[in-house]
Amino acid sequence: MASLKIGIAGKPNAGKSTLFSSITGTMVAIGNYAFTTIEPNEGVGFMDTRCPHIDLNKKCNPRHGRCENGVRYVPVLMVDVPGLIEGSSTGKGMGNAFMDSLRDTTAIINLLDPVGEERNILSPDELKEEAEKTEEEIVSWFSSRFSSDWDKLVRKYAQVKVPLEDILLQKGGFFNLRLKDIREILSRHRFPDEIAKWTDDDRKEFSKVVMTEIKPIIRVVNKGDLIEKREDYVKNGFTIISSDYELSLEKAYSAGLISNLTDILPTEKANEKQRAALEMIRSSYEKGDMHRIFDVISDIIKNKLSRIVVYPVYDESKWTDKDGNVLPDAFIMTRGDTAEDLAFAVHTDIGNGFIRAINARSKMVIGRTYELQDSDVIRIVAKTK
Ligand SMILES: Nc1nc2c(ncn2[C@@H]2O[C@H](COP(=O)(O)OP(=O)(O)OP(=O)(O)O)[C@@H](O)[C@H]2O)c(=O)[nH]1
Ligand SMILES: [Mg+2]
Repeated sequence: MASLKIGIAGKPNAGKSTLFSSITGTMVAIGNYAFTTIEPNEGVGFMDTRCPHIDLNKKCNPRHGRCENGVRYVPVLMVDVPGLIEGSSTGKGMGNAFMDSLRDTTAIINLLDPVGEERNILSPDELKEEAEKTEEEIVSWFSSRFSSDWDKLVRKYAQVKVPLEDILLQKGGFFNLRLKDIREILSRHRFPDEIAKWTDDDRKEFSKVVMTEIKPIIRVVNKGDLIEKREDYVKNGFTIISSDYELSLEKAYSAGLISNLTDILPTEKANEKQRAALEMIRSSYEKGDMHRIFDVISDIIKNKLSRIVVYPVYDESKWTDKDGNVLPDAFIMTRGDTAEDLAFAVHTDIGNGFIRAINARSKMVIGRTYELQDSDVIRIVAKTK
Protein backbone atom coordinates (compact mmCIF):
# COMPACT_ATOMS: atom_id res chain seq x y z
CA MET A 1 0.00 0.00 0.00
CA ALA A 2 2.15 2.77 -1.23
CA SER A 3 0.86 5.51 -3.44
CA LEU A 4 4.09 7.10 -4.54
CA LYS A 5 7.13 5.80 -6.35
CA ILE A 6 10.53 7.43 -6.24
CA GLY A 7 13.24 6.48 -8.72
CA ILE A 8 16.96 6.49 -7.96
CA ALA A 9 18.95 7.24 -11.11
CA GLY A 10 22.49 8.43 -11.76
CA LYS A 11 25.83 7.52 -13.23
CA PRO A 12 27.33 4.08 -12.65
CA ASN A 13 28.94 3.67 -9.22
CA ALA A 14 27.16 6.71 -7.72
CA GLY A 15 25.88 4.56 -4.86
CA LYS A 16 22.30 4.09 -6.03
CA SER A 17 22.03 0.49 -4.87
CA THR A 18 23.68 1.35 -1.55
CA LEU A 19 21.05 4.04 -1.07
CA PHE A 20 18.26 1.69 -2.14
CA SER A 21 19.44 -0.96 0.34
CA SER A 22 19.58 1.51 3.19
CA ILE A 23 16.10 2.87 2.50
CA THR A 24 14.35 -0.43 1.88
CA GLY A 25 16.36 -2.63 4.23
CA THR A 26 16.77 -5.17 1.44
CA MET A 27 20.27 -6.06 0.38
CA VAL A 28 20.99 -5.84 -3.34
CA ALA A 29 24.25 -6.06 -5.29
CA ILE A 30 26.67 -3.26 -4.44
CA GLY A 31 30.07 -3.07 -6.11
CA ASN A 32 32.97 -0.75 -6.58
CA TYR A 33 32.70 -0.96 -10.37
CA ALA A 34 30.36 0.34 -13.05
CA PHE A 35 27.19 -1.54 -14.00
CA THR A 36 26.89 -3.59 -10.84
CA THR A 37 23.14 -3.36 -11.21
CA ILE A 38 21.87 -4.95 -14.41
CA GLU A 39 18.15 -5.10 -13.63
CA PRO A 40 16.08 -2.51 -11.77
CA ASN A 41 15.45 -3.23 -8.07
CA GLU A 42 12.06 -2.41 -6.64
CA GLY A 43 11.22 -2.21 -2.97
CA VAL A 44 9.37 -0.37 -0.25
CA GLY A 45 11.05 2.62 1.36
CA PHE A 46 9.67 5.26 3.68
CA MET A 47 9.14 8.94 4.26
CA ASP A 48 9.12 10.14 7.84
CA THR A 49 6.67 12.50 9.41
CA ARG A 50 5.57 13.49 12.91
CA CYS A 51 2.95 10.97 14.02
CA PRO A 52 -0.36 12.44 15.30
CA HIS A 53 -0.33 9.84 18.07
CA ILE A 54 1.81 12.32 20.03
CA ASP A 55 -1.19 14.68 20.17
CA LEU A 56 -3.46 11.83 21.28
CA ASN A 57 -0.95 10.67 23.87
CA LYS A 58 -1.51 7.05 22.95
CA LYS A 59 0.70 4.71 20.90
CA CYS A 60 -0.36 4.01 17.33
CA ASN A 61 -0.67 0.65 15.55
CA PRO A 62 0.41 1.22 11.93
CA ARG A 63 -0.91 -1.37 9.50
CA HIS A 64 1.91 -0.48 7.07
CA GLY A 65 5.27 1.04 7.86
CA ARG A 66 6.13 1.72 11.49
CA CYS A 67 6.38 4.37 14.17
CA GLU A 68 9.39 5.04 16.39
CA ASN A 69 9.51 7.67 19.10
CA GLY A 70 6.74 9.63 17.46
CA VAL A 71 8.31 9.45 14.00
CA ARG A 72 5.96 7.74 11.58
CA TYR A 73 7.55 5.93 8.63
CA VAL A 74 5.04 5.93 5.77
CA PRO A 75 5.62 3.46 2.91
CA VAL A 76 6.82 4.78 -0.46
CA LEU A 77 7.85 2.60 -3.40
CA MET A 78 11.45 2.89 -4.53
CA VAL A 79 13.15 1.79 -7.72
CA ASP A 80 16.92 1.58 -8.23
CA VAL A 81 17.99 1.45 -11.87
CA PRO A 82 21.27 0.50 -13.60
CA GLY A 83 23.79 3.31 -14.15
CA LEU A 84 23.06 5.94 -16.79
CA ILE A 85 25.79 7.08 -19.18
CA GLU A 86 25.77 9.45 -22.13
CA GLY A 87 23.83 7.60 -24.80
CA SER A 88 21.86 5.37 -22.40
CA SER A 89 18.63 6.68 -23.86
CA THR A 90 19.65 5.36 -27.27
CA GLY A 91 20.76 1.99 -25.96
CA LYS A 92 24.40 2.47 -24.90
CA GLY A 93 25.68 0.83 -21.68
CA MET A 94 22.97 -1.27 -20.11
CA GLY A 95 20.58 -0.27 -22.88
CA ASN A 96 17.42 1.74 -22.53
CA ALA A 97 14.81 -0.90 -21.75
CA PHE A 98 15.45 -0.57 -18.01
CA MET A 99 14.66 3.13 -18.19
CA ASP A 100 11.01 2.19 -18.63
CA SER A 101 10.99 1.27 -14.95
CA LEU A 102 11.12 5.03 -14.34
CA ARG A 103 7.89 5.58 -16.25
CA ASP A 104 5.52 5.49 -13.27
CA THR A 105 7.76 7.31 -10.80
CA THR A 106 6.42 10.46 -9.17
CA ALA A 107 9.90 11.91 -8.81
CA ILE A 108 13.42 10.82 -9.65
CA ILE A 109 16.47 11.33 -7.47
CA ASN A 110 19.52 12.10 -9.60
CA LEU A 111 22.16 10.68 -7.29
CA LEU A 112 25.44 12.48 -7.93
CA ASP A 113 28.87 10.96 -7.38
CA PRO A 114 31.36 13.57 -6.17
CA VAL A 115 34.24 11.20 -6.93
CA GLY A 116 35.73 11.78 -10.38
CA GLU A 117 37.49 9.32 -12.69
CA GLU A 118 40.87 9.96 -11.08
CA ARG A 119 39.44 9.58 -7.59
CA ASN A 120 39.48 13.37 -7.36
CA ILE A 121 36.61 15.18 -5.66
CA LEU A 122 34.56 17.13 -8.21
CA SER A 123 33.88 20.84 -7.62
CA PRO A 124 30.27 22.06 -7.37
CA ASP A 125 30.51 23.30 -10.98
CA GLU A 126 31.77 19.97 -12.24
CA LEU A 127 29.00 18.22 -10.35
CA LYS A 128 26.44 20.46 -12.01
CA GLU A 129 27.75 19.41 -15.40
CA GLU A 130 27.52 15.74 -14.44
CA ALA A 131 23.99 16.28 -13.18
CA GLU A 132 22.92 17.86 -16.47
CA LYS A 133 24.27 14.94 -18.52
CA THR A 134 22.17 12.43 -16.60
CA GLU A 135 19.12 14.64 -16.78
CA GLU A 136 19.52 15.01 -20.53
CA GLU A 137 19.49 11.23 -20.87
CA ILE A 138 16.32 10.96 -18.83
CA VAL A 139 14.60 13.68 -20.88
CA SER A 140 15.78 12.02 -24.12
CA TRP A 141 14.37 8.70 -23.00
CA PHE A 142 11.05 10.33 -22.13
CA SER A 143 10.98 12.23 -25.37
CA SER A 144 11.71 9.20 -27.55
CA ARG A 145 9.09 7.14 -25.73
CA PHE A 146 6.61 9.99 -25.96
CA SER A 147 7.30 10.53 -29.66
CA SER A 148 7.08 6.90 -30.75
CA ASP A 149 4.46 6.26 -33.43
CA TRP A 150 3.71 9.96 -33.61
CA ASP A 151 2.84 9.78 -37.31
CA LYS A 152 0.27 7.12 -36.54
CA LEU A 153 -1.22 9.39 -33.92
CA VAL A 154 -1.38 12.30 -36.34
CA ARG A 155 -3.09 10.17 -38.99
CA LYS A 156 -5.58 8.84 -36.48
CA TYR A 157 -6.68 12.34 -35.50
CA ALA A 158 -6.49 13.95 -38.94
CA GLN A 159 -10.22 13.59 -39.56
CA VAL A 160 -11.82 13.32 -36.12
CA LYS A 161 -11.86 16.30 -33.82
CA VAL A 162 -10.51 15.31 -30.40
CA PRO A 163 -9.23 17.83 -27.84
CA LEU A 164 -5.45 18.09 -27.77
CA GLU A 165 -5.33 17.25 -24.06
CA ASP A 166 -7.04 13.92 -24.67
CA ILE A 167 -4.61 13.00 -27.43
CA LEU A 168 -1.66 13.92 -25.23
CA LEU A 169 -3.13 11.88 -22.42
CA GLN A 170 -3.01 8.80 -24.64
CA LYS A 171 0.74 9.30 -24.96
CA GLY A 172 1.20 10.41 -21.37
CA GLY A 173 -0.71 7.49 -19.89
CA PHE A 174 2.41 5.35 -20.22
CA PHE A 175 4.10 7.71 -17.78
CA ASN A 176 1.12 7.80 -15.41
CA LEU A 177 0.37 11.39 -16.39
CA ARG A 178 -3.16 12.43 -15.46
CA LEU A 179 -5.46 14.76 -17.37
CA LYS A 180 -4.89 17.27 -14.57
CA ASP A 181 -1.13 17.21 -15.28
CA ILE A 182 -1.59 17.72 -19.03
CA ARG A 183 -3.98 20.61 -18.43
CA GLU A 184 -1.50 22.21 -16.07
CA ILE A 185 1.28 21.97 -18.66
CA LEU A 186 -0.89 23.38 -21.46
CA SER A 187 -2.02 26.28 -19.32
CA ARG A 188 1.51 27.24 -18.31
CA HIS A 189 3.30 26.75 -21.63
CA ARG A 190 2.67 27.43 -25.28
CA PHE A 191 2.39 24.38 -27.52
CA PRO A 192 0.80 24.03 -30.98
CA ASP A 193 -2.93 23.56 -30.61
CA GLU A 194 -3.05 20.86 -33.25
CA ILE A 195 -1.23 17.58 -32.87
CA ALA A 196 -0.16 17.63 -36.55
CA LYS A 197 1.79 20.83 -35.95
CA TRP A 198 3.97 19.40 -33.19
CA THR A 199 7.66 19.25 -34.11
CA ASP A 200 10.53 17.32 -32.57
CA ASP A 201 11.41 20.41 -30.57
CA ASP A 202 7.90 20.70 -29.16
CA ARG A 203 8.03 17.10 -27.99
CA LYS A 204 11.44 17.62 -26.46
CA GLU A 205 10.19 20.77 -24.73
CA PHE A 206 7.10 18.97 -23.47
CA SER A 207 9.34 16.21 -22.09
CA LYS A 208 11.50 18.74 -20.31
CA VAL A 209 8.46 20.39 -18.76
CA VAL A 210 7.15 17.02 -17.52
CA MET A 211 10.52 16.14 -16.00
CA THR A 212 10.78 19.44 -14.16
CA GLU A 213 7.21 20.30 -13.19
CA ILE A 214 5.28 17.04 -13.04
CA LYS A 215 7.81 14.29 -12.34
CA PRO A 216 10.72 16.38 -11.08
CA ILE A 217 14.30 15.19 -11.15
CA ILE A 218 15.95 16.11 -7.86
CA ARG A 219 19.70 16.36 -7.45
CA VAL A 220 21.20 14.76 -4.36
CA VAL A 221 24.96 14.50 -3.80
CA ASN A 222 26.08 11.15 -2.37
CA LYS A 223 29.31 10.13 -0.59
CA GLY A 224 29.20 13.21 1.61
CA ASP A 225 31.53 11.35 3.97
CA LEU A 226 34.29 11.84 1.38
CA ILE A 227 33.72 15.57 0.86
CA GLU A 228 35.84 17.82 3.05
CA LYS A 229 34.29 21.22 2.35
CA ARG A 230 30.64 20.31 2.28
CA GLU A 231 29.62 23.91 2.90
CA ASP A 232 30.83 24.86 -0.61
CA TYR A 233 28.31 22.45 -2.10
CA VAL A 234 25.53 23.53 0.23
CA LYS A 235 26.15 27.16 -0.82
CA ASN A 236 25.60 26.02 -4.40
CA GLY A 237 22.23 24.60 -3.49
CA PHE A 238 23.17 20.91 -3.29
CA THR A 239 21.70 18.51 -0.75
CA ILE A 240 24.32 16.08 0.55
CA ILE A 241 23.85 12.57 1.95
CA SER A 242 25.99 9.52 2.64
CA SER A 243 24.48 6.23 1.52
CA ASP A 244 27.40 4.47 3.13
CA TYR A 245 26.50 5.85 6.57
CA GLU A 246 22.81 5.23 5.96
CA LEU A 247 23.49 1.59 5.14
CA SER A 248 25.68 1.20 8.26
CA LEU A 249 22.87 2.70 10.34
CA GLU A 250 20.27 0.46 8.73
CA LYS A 251 22.44 -2.57 9.53
CA ALA A 252 23.07 -1.37 13.09
CA TYR A 253 19.32 -0.89 13.52
CA SER A 254 18.54 -4.38 12.17
CA ALA A 255 21.11 -5.86 14.56
CA GLY A 256 19.61 -3.98 17.50
CA LEU A 257 22.70 -1.81 18.06
CA ILE A 258 20.60 1.36 17.93
CA SER A 259 17.00 1.54 19.08
CA ASN A 260 15.84 3.82 16.29
CA LEU A 261 17.19 5.29 13.08
CA THR A 262 16.62 8.89 14.03
CA ASP A 263 18.85 9.72 16.96
CA ILE A 264 21.63 7.10 16.58
CA LEU A 265 21.93 6.24 20.26
CA PRO A 266 23.74 2.91 20.85
CA THR A 267 21.93 0.25 22.88
CA GLU A 268 23.59 -2.03 25.44
CA LYS A 269 24.14 -4.58 22.69
CA ALA A 270 26.74 -2.38 20.97
CA ASN A 271 30.37 -3.06 21.90
CA GLU A 272 33.00 -0.38 22.29
CA LYS A 273 34.16 -0.44 18.69
CA GLN A 274 30.61 -0.26 17.40
CA ARG A 275 29.85 2.61 19.76
CA ALA A 276 32.83 4.55 18.45
CA ALA A 277 31.76 3.98 14.84
CA LEU A 278 28.18 5.03 15.58
CA GLU A 279 29.40 8.10 17.43
CA MET A 280 31.60 9.05 14.47
CA ILE A 281 28.58 8.79 12.15
CA ARG A 282 26.28 10.65 14.56
CA SER A 283 28.68 13.55 14.98
CA SER A 284 29.16 13.98 11.24
CA TYR A 285 25.53 15.12 10.98
CA GLU A 286 25.91 17.69 13.74
CA LYS A 287 26.95 20.58 11.51
CA GLY A 288 23.83 20.20 9.44
CA ASP A 289 25.64 20.23 6.09
CA MET A 290 24.78 16.59 5.46
CA HIS A 291 21.25 15.21 5.64
CA ARG A 292 19.58 11.98 6.64
CA ILE A 293 17.96 10.22 3.71
CA PHE A 294 14.50 9.92 5.27
CA ASP A 295 14.45 13.67 5.79
CA VAL A 296 15.48 14.19 2.16
CA ILE A 297 12.70 11.89 0.94
CA SER A 298 10.16 13.62 3.17
CA ASP A 299 11.29 17.01 1.88
CA ILE A 300 10.90 15.83 -1.72
CA ILE A 301 7.44 14.44 -1.07
CA LYS A 302 6.11 17.27 1.09
CA ASN A 303 7.75 20.29 -0.50
CA LYS A 304 8.67 19.38 -4.08
CA LEU A 305 5.65 17.17 -4.75
CA SER A 306 3.23 19.08 -2.49
CA ARG A 307 2.02 15.97 -0.74
CA ILE A 308 0.51 15.73 2.73
CA VAL A 309 -0.11 12.80 5.06
CA VAL A 310 -3.65 12.21 6.25
CA TYR A 311 -4.99 9.60 8.69
CA PRO A 312 -8.49 8.19 8.12
CA VAL A 313 -10.12 6.70 11.23
CA TYR A 314 -13.44 5.08 12.09
CA ASP A 315 -13.79 6.48 15.60
CA GLU A 316 -13.21 10.24 15.77
CA SER A 317 -12.74 10.36 19.54
CA LYS A 318 -10.34 7.43 19.93
CA TRP A 319 -8.70 7.84 16.48
CA THR A 320 -9.08 4.11 15.85
CA ASP A 321 -10.42 1.71 13.24
CA LYS A 322 -13.30 -0.67 13.99
CA ASP A 323 -10.93 -3.04 15.80
CA GLY A 324 -9.52 -0.41 18.12
CA ASN A 325 -6.21 0.08 16.30
CA VAL A 326 -4.95 3.62 16.86
CA LEU A 327 -4.18 5.58 13.64
CA PRO A 328 -3.79 2.39 11.58
CA ASP A 329 -3.52 4.06 8.16
CA ALA A 330 -1.51 6.94 6.75
CA PHE A 331 -2.46 8.16 3.26
CA ILE A 332 -0.20 10.32 1.14
CA MET A 333 -2.49 12.83 -0.59
CA THR A 334 -1.86 15.87 -2.76
CA ARG A 335 -2.17 19.37 -1.36
CA GLY A 336 -5.56 20.65 -2.52
CA ASP A 337 -7.25 17.24 -2.27
CA THR A 338 -10.58 17.19 -0.48
CA ALA A 339 -12.32 15.03 2.10
CA GLU A 340 -14.12 13.38 -0.79
CA ASP A 341 -10.79 12.58 -2.50
CA LEU A 342 -9.69 10.89 0.71
CA ALA A 343 -12.91 8.87 0.78
CA PHE A 344 -12.19 7.64 -2.76
CA ALA A 345 -8.59 6.86 -1.83
CA VAL A 346 -9.83 4.69 1.04
CA HIS A 347 -12.31 2.84 -1.16
CA THR A 348 -14.46 3.60 -4.21
CA ASP A 349 -17.58 2.57 -2.27
CA ILE A 350 -16.73 4.98 0.54
CA GLY A 351 -16.20 7.72 -2.03
CA ASN A 352 -19.51 7.00 -3.76
CA GLY A 353 -21.40 6.74 -0.48
CA PHE A 354 -19.82 9.87 1.06
CA ILE A 355 -22.22 11.66 3.40
CA ARG A 356 -19.97 13.86 5.52
CA ALA A 357 -16.66 13.77 7.35
CA ILE A 358 -15.50 14.74 10.81
CA ASN A 359 -12.22 16.41 11.59
CA ALA A 360 -11.11 14.26 14.52
CA ARG A 361 -8.83 16.98 15.89
CA SER A 362 -11.48 19.72 16.10
CA LYS A 363 -14.49 17.35 16.13
CA MET A 364 -16.04 19.66 13.51
CA VAL A 365 -18.25 18.27 10.78
CA ILE A 366 -16.74 18.92 7.37
CA GLY A 367 -18.17 18.58 3.88
CA ARG A 368 -16.91 16.83 0.78
CA THR A 369 -15.10 19.94 -0.47
CA TYR A 370 -13.10 20.42 2.75
CA GLU A 371 -9.44 20.86 1.78
CA LEU A 372 -7.27 18.32 3.59
CA GLN A 373 -4.38 19.60 5.71
CA ASP A 374 -1.14 17.81 6.54
CA SER A 375 -1.51 15.52 9.56
CA ASP A 376 -5.31 15.68 9.50
CA VAL A 377 -7.14 12.84 11.27
CA ILE A 378 -10.46 12.34 9.50
CA ARG A 379 -13.50 10.20 10.02
CA ILE A 380 -15.57 9.64 6.91
CA VAL A 381 -19.25 8.87 7.28
CA ALA A 382 -20.50 7.03 4.23
CA LYS A 383 -23.49 5.00 3.18
CA THR A 384 -22.35 1.58 1.99
CA LYS A 385 -24.34 -1.23 0.49
N1 LIG B 1 32.47 6.54 0.69
C1 LIG B 1 31.28 6.20 0.20
N2 LIG B 1 31.16 5.20 -0.68
C2 LIG B 1 29.93 4.90 -1.13
C3 LIG B 1 28.76 5.59 -0.71
N3 LIG B 1 27.70 5.05 -1.35
C4 LIG B 1 28.18 4.05 -2.12
N4 LIG B 1 29.51 3.94 -2.00
C5 LIG B 1 30.38 2.97 -2.68
O1 LIG B 1 30.32 3.21 -4.07
C6 LIG B 1 30.42 1.98 -4.80
C7 LIG B 1 29.23 1.84 -5.74
O2 LIG B 1 28.05 1.61 -5.00
P1 LIG B 1 26.72 1.02 -5.67
O3 LIG B 1 25.64 1.22 -4.69
O4 LIG B 1 26.94 -0.35 -6.20
O5 LIG B 1 26.57 2.04 -6.88
P2 LIG B 1 25.48 2.06 -8.05
O6 LIG B 1 25.19 3.49 -8.31
O7 LIG B 1 24.33 1.20 -7.70
O8 LIG B 1 26.31 1.45 -9.25
P3 LIG B 1 25.76 0.74 -10.62
O9 LIG B 1 24.72 -0.24 -10.24
O10 LIG B 1 26.97 0.10 -11.16
O11 LIG B 1 25.27 1.83 -11.48
C8 LIG B 1 30.50 0.88 -3.75
O12 LIG B 1 31.84 0.56 -3.54
C9 LIG B 1 29.89 1.55 -2.52
O13 LIG B 1 30.37 0.97 -1.32
C10 LIG B 1 28.92 6.67 0.23
O14 LIG B 1 27.99 7.35 0.65
N5 LIG B 1 30.20 6.93 0.64
MG1 LIG C 1 23.54 -0.37 -8.61
